[in-house]
Amino acid sequence: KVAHPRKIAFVCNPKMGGSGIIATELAMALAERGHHVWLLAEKHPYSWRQVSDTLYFLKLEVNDYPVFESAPHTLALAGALANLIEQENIEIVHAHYAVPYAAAAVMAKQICKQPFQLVTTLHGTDVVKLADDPAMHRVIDTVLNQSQRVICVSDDLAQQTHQRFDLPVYPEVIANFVPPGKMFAGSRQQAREQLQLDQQASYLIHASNFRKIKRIPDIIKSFALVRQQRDCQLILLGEGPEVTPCQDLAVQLGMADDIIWVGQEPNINRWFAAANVNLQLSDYESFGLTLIECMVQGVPTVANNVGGMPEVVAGTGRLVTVGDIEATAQNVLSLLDEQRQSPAEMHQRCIDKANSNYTSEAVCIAHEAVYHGLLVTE
Ligand code: GMT
Repeated sequence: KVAHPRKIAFVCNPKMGGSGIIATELAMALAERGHHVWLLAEKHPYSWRQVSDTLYFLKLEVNDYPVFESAPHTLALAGALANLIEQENIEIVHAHYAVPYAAAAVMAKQICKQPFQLVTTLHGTDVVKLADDPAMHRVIDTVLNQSQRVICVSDDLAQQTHQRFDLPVYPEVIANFVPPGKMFAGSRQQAREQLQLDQQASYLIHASNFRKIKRIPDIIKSFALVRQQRDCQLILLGEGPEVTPCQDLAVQLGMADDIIWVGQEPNINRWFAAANVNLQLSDYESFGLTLIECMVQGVPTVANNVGGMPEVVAGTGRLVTVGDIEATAQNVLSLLDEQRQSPAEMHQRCIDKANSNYTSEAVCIAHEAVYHGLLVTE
């Protein structure tokens, strides 16, 4: 247990998605270390587990009056946060995403009768997508300047934030992580046995929320090229608007029988453990959580050379230019060859990097240093 237990309120997107997963896992890990952590959201996040009696969930009620076009979620969050801070003497509010979560916390500062420190973690799209809208840029700029600390999940995102906003302090970088409890503990062979997959075949894998930004057609087209040369299958995990068009594309390319559409799957790490190569061909990723979820299971990634992915993939996979289907297929094939020639080498390199760079303990210690710095100096 930590020497200085803190009282921290987390606000985040509770729906399925990297930022909500990271915020929830961090809240749980900090509570397990002895901090008192509240998570305020409209529903229990997908990955929520009651891991400690110092972890509390507070349901956000949003009154949906029929006179409004849409329910005033941000205002409700600001008011509920102000109440929570006063009732529980919260010292730190940790918001994940500038908009709307940190914006609600800034408003809570106006409402609340007692001070608190605001820590804002940026997860990418707030800076590189939303900030292109001049109105949103004003809001995000204000929110970042009113946050006592800004954290980015990669060096690239910190640079992008620095370029787009005039911040008093350069953002701190704290990477995504994989908590030990989420890993699949067995071997690739055991994972395949459980999932009734072929022990001899090669499996490519991709997991996401199937939005356009993920460029799923590029994954299917690259797979079709690899499939011409190798007995392999593509495992697709997740749901989203691109599923149906991509199923049509798979049929057009004659790949329908070689793709396993898993859909939403709580035990995702078992699938990662069963795979040979992960594909992440997004237009942009601030980090790419699945890269380390695969890495920790010993699985390398072929990723686009964009955003934070080069930092994460370095030494544990290959980088390609956005849209370069042939290069993607070539790199997958060469990784499969490498695995065949020396099965343990890349596998171990991935596990070693994940264990030295992306552990929950390191991430908790980094956050504790941020919180402690704020509470002892200000
Ligand atoms: O893009 C997603 O799949 C979801 C998105 C989110 O808002 O949850 O993920 C963002 O945050 C993750 C956690 O920090 C990062 O690993 C993802 O790279 C990031 N997505 C983008 O930057 C597009």
